[in-house]
Parts: sequence; C-alpha cells; structure tokens
Amino acid sequence: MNISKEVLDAYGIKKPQTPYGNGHINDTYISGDYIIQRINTSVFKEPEKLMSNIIKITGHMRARLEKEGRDAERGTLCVVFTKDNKSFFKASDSKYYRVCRLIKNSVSYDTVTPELLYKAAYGFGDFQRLLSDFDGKKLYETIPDFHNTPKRYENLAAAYSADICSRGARDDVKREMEYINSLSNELGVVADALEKGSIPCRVTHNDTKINNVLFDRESNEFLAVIDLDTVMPGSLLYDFGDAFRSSCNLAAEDEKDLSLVGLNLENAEAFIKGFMRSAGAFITENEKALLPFSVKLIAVELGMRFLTDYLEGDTYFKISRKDHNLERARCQLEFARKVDENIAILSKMVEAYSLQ
Ligand code: ADP
Ligand code: GN1
Ligand code: MG
Repeated sequence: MNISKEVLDAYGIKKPQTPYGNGHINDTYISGDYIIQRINTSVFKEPEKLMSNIIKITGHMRARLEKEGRDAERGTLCVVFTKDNKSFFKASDSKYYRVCRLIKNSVSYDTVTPELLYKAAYGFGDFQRLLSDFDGKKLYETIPDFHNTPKRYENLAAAYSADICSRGARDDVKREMEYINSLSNELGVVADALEKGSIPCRVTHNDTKINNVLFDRESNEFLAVIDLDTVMPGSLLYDFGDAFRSSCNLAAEDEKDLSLVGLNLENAEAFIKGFMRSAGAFITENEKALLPFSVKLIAVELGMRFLTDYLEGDTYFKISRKDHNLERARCQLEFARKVDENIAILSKMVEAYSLQ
C-alpha cells in the first residue's frame, strides 16, 4: 500500500517513496531525505502518546550528544512535524503516519560480524547511559506489560487452550509447550527482581534487535539506536538479552533447520566486551549476575510471543510465509536451550570484561 497524496501534502514531500528496512511492525518507506512510517495501530494503540514519548526522548538524547560534542544529527532520530505543526498525521482513513529525517548514509543489518557487534553493543550500553538522567515518569507506557514474561506465558497458555485456528495439536507445537511449561519457575526472575527492587528500574529501549542499530554505510562506525517506539521504564536486562539473542545466534531469527541454531561464541564475546565497556561503569552486581540468564529469558519470551501469534492466526507480527511465526518460535526456543547449555561460559565472559 502506497503513501497517499494527502499524507505527502501534510509534510510537503514530493519525492517518490520506496519500501525500506525489515521491521516486523510498522510500514516504512524512504522518500528523498525522509523516512515515512505508517504506524501499526493494532500494536501501538495510542499514537499521540507514542509520539510524545519519542519527542521527549530524542530531545533529551540530542541535548546530551551536543553537550558531549558528538554528532547529534546522526546520533538519534529527528521527528519532522507536519505543516500544521503536529508530530504525526492522521489520514482520512484513520491511519496514522509519522516522518523522521533520514539518517544519511546509514545502514542496518540483520546479521553482523564481531567487529560491528562490538561497536553496536557499546552503543546499546551508551544508549542506557544517555537516558540515565531521564525521568521515566514522563513516559507513557506504549505497550503495557511488554516485557512482563509471566504475563506473556499466561497469554500463550490462553491461546493454546482456546486454539481458535486449530493449530495447537501439532507435535512441534506440543514439544515447545512442554519445554516452556518446564521453565515456569524461571519466567518471573527479572519481573520479580524489578518488583522487589533488587535490580533498578531504568529507562530502557525494550526492542534492541540488531537491525534497530544504524551504522555508517562507509566506515561502519556505530551511529544510533533507532526504533524508539517501546522506550519505557524497564530493566537493562531486557535490552542486553534482546540485543544478544538477535545478534549471537548462528542462525537467522526464523531458521527452519533447528540443527543450524546455536550460540556464536565469537559474536558473544564481542558483544559482552562492547556492552561492558560502556555499561560496566554503572551496571549493578545483581544485574551483572543476571546478564547470561537474561538472554535465555528474552529468547523464551519472544518464542512465546511468536507461538501465541501463530496460535491466534498471525495478527501481530508481519509474516512472509505460512507457519512463519511457528518457525520463528521454534528457532528462538532452540536458541534458549543452547544458551542454557552455555551459561557458565557467558558468565566467565562477563567477569572477564568487567575489569576493562
Ligand atoms: P519497525 O518498528 O517496523 O521495526 P523501524 O523504525 O525499525 O520499524 O524502521 C525499519 C527500518 O528502517 C530500520 O531497521 C532501518 O533500517 C530503517 N530506518 C528507520 N528509520 C530510519 C532513519 N531515520 N534513518 C535511516 N534509516 C531508518
Ligand atoms: C518486533 O519492530 P521490530 O521488527 O524492530 C517487536 C520486537 C521483537 C521483534 C522480533 C513493538 O521488532 O519486540 O523482539 O519484532 N517489536 C514490537 O523480531 O513488538
Ligand atoms: Mg525495527
């Protein structure tokens, strides 16, 4: 579906638009120096609040980047306002659009080398630092309970028992349900630690997939963490776990052949080294102890989300083939098993790079 004239007119955009990027949620287009996005309002139910968050966060980050003498233009998103000074446009068919300045000469990757990952991981840690003095109370919760893993489990259990698409009886679904059920004691670990206060609640990104990082197209230097729709109060462990699971799997996120799924140890080491170099200065001992486990937790959480969507008829994540969400779920859950086998190795890496 193309972008209609009324949307382009609201922004005074004239150049042709081409679909852009590999996001699973919004529809993204490039047009000259602009990125135009149709906001997915079944996922983000209150676009006004979403955009208010993004304006606040990017304003804060821009000011800090400028103060530190860094390139604020390419270091965070810049929302473009409509001709009548709104941060989004509601079209006559009730769909919502927003425009950001294109971060020029940038590129995002679905898979990365250890060299790139080291820089991205440093960037993820630095993203937390840049928001460390931002008051989380100023933010709306764009998706309630986004990383509430026990709640994600409840949703999956409900979808499995309702089985509205008659997809739950397959052996591969049953196998994954058995694995997930066997983890019920672990699913609340981070949520409980936040609740008790044994780990801090910070302002976190919450969707640190590796393709939400932009690099310079020529030098491959880290530029920015983008896709700020889910920035909300949360745990640093969510950001670490999601970034790690999306960059340290030997296989793609939706690999069908589970024998290819495994932990990329070279990437894991580069990731931990980069993250600890920036976050090592402020991470607490309790958070540090949970870093390896957070990878398993986020992989299981995402596996449960994909499986729920499969059982409910693929209404949340964009799919490009039949059974895509089931394949994604199986791959994430297999990755969780592989991470579990390697927790001790990952803990040693965390210790080794705590001393940088
Ligand atoms: P989704 O929520 O669907 O994942 P994103 O905001 O992550 O959407 O955008 C999809 C892709 O578009 C990103 O992975 C990135 O490659 C590209 N992109 C988004 N915004 C910009 C921008 N301002 N400058 C350059 N590239 C961008
Ligand atoms: C979605 O928007 P995108 O593609 O960066 C999802 C993440 C998942 C990811 C899995 C708002 O991220 O939570 O981890 O897909 N974003 C939302 O690929 O649900
Ligand atoms: Mg994205």
